[in-house]
Amino acid sequence: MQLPTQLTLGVATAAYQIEGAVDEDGRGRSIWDVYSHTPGRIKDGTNADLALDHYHRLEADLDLIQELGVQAYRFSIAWPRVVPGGIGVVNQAGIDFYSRLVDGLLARGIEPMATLYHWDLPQPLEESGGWPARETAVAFGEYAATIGTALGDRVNTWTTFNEPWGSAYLGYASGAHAPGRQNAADAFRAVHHLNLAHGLGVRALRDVVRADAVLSTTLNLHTFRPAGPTGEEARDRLEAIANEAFLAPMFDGRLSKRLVELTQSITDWGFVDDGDLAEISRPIDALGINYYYTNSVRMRSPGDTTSPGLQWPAAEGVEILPKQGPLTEMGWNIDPAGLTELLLALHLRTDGLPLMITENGAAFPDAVDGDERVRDVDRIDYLREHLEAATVAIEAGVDVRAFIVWTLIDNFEWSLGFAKRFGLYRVETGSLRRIPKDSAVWFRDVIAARDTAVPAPA
Ligand code: GBH
Repeated sequence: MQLPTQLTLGVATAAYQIEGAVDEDGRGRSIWDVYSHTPGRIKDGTNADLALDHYHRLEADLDLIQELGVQAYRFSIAWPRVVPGGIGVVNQAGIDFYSRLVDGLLARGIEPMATLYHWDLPQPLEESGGWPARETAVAFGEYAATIGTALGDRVNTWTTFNEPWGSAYLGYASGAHAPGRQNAADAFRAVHHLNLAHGLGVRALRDVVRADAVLSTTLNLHTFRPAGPTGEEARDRLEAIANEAFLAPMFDGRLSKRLVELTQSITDWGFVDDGDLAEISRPIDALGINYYYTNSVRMRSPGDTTSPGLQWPAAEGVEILPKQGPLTEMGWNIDPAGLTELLLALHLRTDGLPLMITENGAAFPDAVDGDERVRDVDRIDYLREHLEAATVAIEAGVDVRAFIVWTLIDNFEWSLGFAKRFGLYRVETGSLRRIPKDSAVWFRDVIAARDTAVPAPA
């Protein structure tokens, strides 16, 4: 495989999924600490109190990243470690941890890509209203200024949010994610205040980071494939709810008209203040996307208002069809062509903004052989096909800058606990020893081959 040289190759993680040390060095509680300790919330009954103990194994884990030969490492900063109350007093020990992380990456020649929010809202902010409340967005702006000031001299690539779709619709509509609330009107309030927080975060970062810094956000834009004659109608509705809810304010400085129509009986969007949309549509330098699978959709028969699920408020009457195999362990279909199509469509939607694939990867039930080797051919095939799909888009003229694999290491897969494994490294139960899977070796070889394939000057 010959990969374009413009593509930064890397691996990603998120704070709550790997760090552990939830009660140490002044860290406050997040909505995920509370949620994962609520009986019945996490499928396998686990929590991430210890997780991979990454907080105490930082140097060794940095060595693992370096062994892969990646150019970039995408990590997230735990807001409750840095500002335990969500707003106000800053915890210097929290800043110091991320400062050591950044220095450790730079010393190893790896570019740090920092995400400010990967779902771990400080619990005090949830108690004062959470994402449905405007104050949470204001608090995020202050937190962004704090982190930008502390790390802005060394971190060049910044992402405000990871997948605000999940924070809004899983957090406040279906309740499958923390804080586990179920209220459609709150979910749309959350959408808006997450968007506003992004804008306030960009404003705060711009003031304090380097002039050449790349400011971005990461969306999990959904790709819908119309099935049959009513497919287009279903796609149009779901795109408004899942994608345009974020894209329209950010890139057009307006609410999606279709979304406002669809949500008429739920909300009048009266909480959108004058000036919010200008704040949200501040220019950014790149857009991140996380890509895993696609959805086939159509309308149900007229009069059938069955909902596709609580995480799809305002989509009554739309049907998301069962996924067709082969499937990953998540039950997700494998559709690399969908990645090419999404990149092509986004290139047009964003007027050629640089794009980054900030997550792509797959969970499989990894068999461990007697010799400890994990022969994860499925994962290698998945990643190879998606790298090729990204290359096709680049060759068609899309400005794709990064391909970041989810994830470095098997970790806490949110409400599914530790049961689903996306890692390039396996973790031995008990000792927490890290063991490279065949996919880790494969990825290292791909990167090494790409680096040596650059023709030497004549
Ligand atoms: C991304 O989420 C995340 O950024 C990352 O943290 C995560 O580990 C990775 O992808 C893999 O999932 O079955 O309703 O209980 C993608 C969205 C969120 C989809 C969790 C699966 C399961 C929730 N994922 N969701 S549920």
